[in-house]
Amino acid sequence: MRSLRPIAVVLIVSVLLAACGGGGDTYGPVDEVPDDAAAVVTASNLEFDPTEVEIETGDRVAWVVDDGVIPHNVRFPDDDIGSENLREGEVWARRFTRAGTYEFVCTLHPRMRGTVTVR
Ligand SMILES: [Cu+2]
Repeated sequence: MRSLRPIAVVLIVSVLLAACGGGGDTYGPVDEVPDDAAAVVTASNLEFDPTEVEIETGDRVAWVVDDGVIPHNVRFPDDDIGSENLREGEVWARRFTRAGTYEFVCTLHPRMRGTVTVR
């Protein structure tokens, strides 16, 4: 049985790594800007504001649409996650569990771009 141990360890590590795919981050639509949001990005006048966000590992960022009848979304092309199209007043949030640089874009208006730097 002893010889099976390394295999078990490899399996466990694989499962843990798989669970961390996409950063192990939690994300999705929320009813309102979370109280614990470390930063809030507003989509307004066809722009994200701010476009550069700097946070600590484990922090949560919220995106809010405030642009009348114009919908927006927030997508992270590098990890292929993001929101559906959001309308006025809708909020989407992501908690970043790994340090790195995360570019985001509104696919409806590709000039709308920004970066979250997670320290
Ligand atoms: Cu947009």
